[in-house]
Amino acid sequence: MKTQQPINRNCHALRLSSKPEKQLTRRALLRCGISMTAVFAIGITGVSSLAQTERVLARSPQASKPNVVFILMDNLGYGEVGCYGGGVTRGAPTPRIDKLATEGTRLTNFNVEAQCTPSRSALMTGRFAIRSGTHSVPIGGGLDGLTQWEVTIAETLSAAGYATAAHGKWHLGSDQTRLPNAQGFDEWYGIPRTTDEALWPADPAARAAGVRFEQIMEGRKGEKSRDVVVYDLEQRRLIDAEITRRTIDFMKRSVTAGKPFYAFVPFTLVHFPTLPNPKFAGKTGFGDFPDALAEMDSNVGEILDAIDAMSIRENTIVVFTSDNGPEAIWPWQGSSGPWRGYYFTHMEGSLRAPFIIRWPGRIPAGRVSNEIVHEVDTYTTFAKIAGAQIPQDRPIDGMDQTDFLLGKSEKSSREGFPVFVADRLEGVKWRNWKIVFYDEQRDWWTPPTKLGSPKAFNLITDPKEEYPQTGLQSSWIAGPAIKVMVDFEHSLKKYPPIAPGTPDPYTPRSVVDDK
Ligand SMILES: [Ca+2]
Repeated sequence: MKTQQPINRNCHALRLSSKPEKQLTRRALLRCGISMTAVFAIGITGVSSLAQTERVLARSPQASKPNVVFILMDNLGYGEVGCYGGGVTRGAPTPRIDKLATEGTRLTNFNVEAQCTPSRSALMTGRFAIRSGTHSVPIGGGLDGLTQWEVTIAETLSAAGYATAAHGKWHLGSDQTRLPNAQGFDEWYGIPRTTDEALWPADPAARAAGVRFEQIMEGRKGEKSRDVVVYDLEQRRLIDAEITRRTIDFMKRSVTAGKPFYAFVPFTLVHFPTLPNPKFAGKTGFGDFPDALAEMDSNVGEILDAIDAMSIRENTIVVFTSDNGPEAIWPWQGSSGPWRGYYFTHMEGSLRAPFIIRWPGRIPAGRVSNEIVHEVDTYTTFAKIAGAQIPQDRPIDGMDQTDFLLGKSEKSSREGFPVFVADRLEGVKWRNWKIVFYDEQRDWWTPPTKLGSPKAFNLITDPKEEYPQTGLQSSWIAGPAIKVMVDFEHSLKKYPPIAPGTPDPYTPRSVVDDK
């Protein structure tokens, strides 16, 4: 047994002491990852206050790597959370998430891919999913998900010394060789695919047909994942509470082990069937969906409370976001707030997700920004913050947003991005404009129709994308927007995309000469 105090616990002792000078032994500081240079900077002779000490501890380049808790809701529309105009208007206040927003920075133009699988692929790899064979939700079986060749954020941060875990929905490969514990995570628990399959066990015809129902699974790196229980409607109600419990347990174990951690928390709410935990059923009086929103807020609050209880708040980055736009299916349809459209479309309601990020003392509190950020940027930014190596042998679409998020720059590193829905390039976003090559149908079920000529929308003056700019005065937008598209298509030509269903081992063809 090691007798040494765990690092984080020791830092906690430092913070709580009423006489910090006496507690600042060299050994204690070294356990906190602080060099003696930093000790002199602190002013150990008693000049500095405890507050100053904490600031230096937090800002020292030698300070330990920050933990990352990445909370990803499933199909949570832009307009559901209180601080995004939802909350009570959707039948359920969200005080914990709203408070998190006041403690951190809130983005109003954070963009995601249009479906579950491509969105998660983009988060994991920092690459637009069109590159990775994951541009669409896999339907009907077959080899799905990411090839082993892709380098996930879990692999990237593991190489930088992080403990990593995924608790929740994966949807990036249901084969043993493609589950989270085979893609860089030290451990995982959850469902390999998606929550609508929880409806199947209730269908006698599915049982009679011998359908293999989706399992809740768990696994550790280097081992095969095992089935825990069939994911049915009962388990659907229970799983997010278990995700919360296991996430907190993982964080505690990581803190005890003195390792920085990356906790990926892809909750299953509010994907249909949107059914709350029994503890929340009937809580709001407005039905299952608002009850599920109340559960979501409570689960997030439990994780935040655990962070505080472990005294790791200052050194833990918390993200709250969603993988894509709202559900379109009654009675579980969601709200896209001021935007129009549901997921699986190129509309702003599909692309813009809530995004809150807290890192006390580092990321400005209470800041709200409408700068364009894309979810691929989170890969690059967290790799940078963790001091991890980003692969150099492939295009990484994520841009480093560290300076923007830390408040050193008012501007995002990104001005735009290509908008793919499945394998269709349906549009381009650039600054406050969007150019689209397809017309979206108000009926969510009908595929979009290709336009003879693109339409441009000013997203500031026309948030619901109802009035295309037909005047020649705005035609200049085509220049910069088309450049975003041309640059990306050039990259796809140079680095041909991986086809969906590509088996392992995948080896990229040699780079196509772009001369
Ligand atoms: Ca989703």
